[in-house]
Amino acid sequence: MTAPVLYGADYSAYVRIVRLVLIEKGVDHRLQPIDIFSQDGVPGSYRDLHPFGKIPALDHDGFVLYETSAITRYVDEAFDGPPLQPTDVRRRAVMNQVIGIADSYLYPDLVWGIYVETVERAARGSPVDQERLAHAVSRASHDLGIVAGFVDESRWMAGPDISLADFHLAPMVGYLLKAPVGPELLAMHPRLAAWWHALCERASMVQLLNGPGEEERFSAE
Ligand SMILES: N[C@@H](CCC(=O)N[C@@H](CS)C(=O)NCC(=O)O)C(=O)O
Repeated sequence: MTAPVLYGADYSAYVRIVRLVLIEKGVDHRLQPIDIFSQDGVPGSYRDLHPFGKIPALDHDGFVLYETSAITRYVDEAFDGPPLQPTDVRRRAVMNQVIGIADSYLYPDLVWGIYVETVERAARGSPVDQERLAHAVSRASHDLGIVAGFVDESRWMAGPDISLADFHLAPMVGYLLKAPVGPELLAMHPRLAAWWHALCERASMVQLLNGPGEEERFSAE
């Protein structure tokens, strides 16, 4: 079997989720850059891999998969390395629930509503849409409280062992923390802040946070 190829951009929150999981599993892989925000749009050939034109997509020996949560579950099950999904059926359901919460509620507000709206716009000299920002901050405050509840009883999102849910949330929280309001929002939830600090001690997080993508930015409107 050949090493999987991950298509995407290293600044992408979703690409980072998959990379964290690949690193945690100890899977050698190659990142094939795809610039979704290029002036010409997504390269036509990439749509053969991902008909919706998003990143990431994974090619493992000709088996092509897109949608991040499908990719991370596949990586966890197809490769050796520490298991990243609880065997207990209810903990596993909670893991899937947190992943769904991250995709549906946290990603739009933490990454686009807060990070892009403040940091990216400031970098481009564009005015911040204060109303949009205020709504995103208000929703994020509520939503972070909800995910904080998952770590109240156990160290990680889906129980005593780290799981795909933790890695799914991590890059989103990472982007939030780059925004001026981010640290304050996280500090409102001490258990979540403790979760974040524990996560940041993992080698995969150190490797990713020090990676080249860390300085790159989302550049879409
Ligand atoms: N549902 C997709 C979402 C992936 C996604 O939104 N990726 C972003 C980059 S972080 C993207 O491709 N954005 C480009 C666009 O929305 O046109 C997944 O789970 O993989």
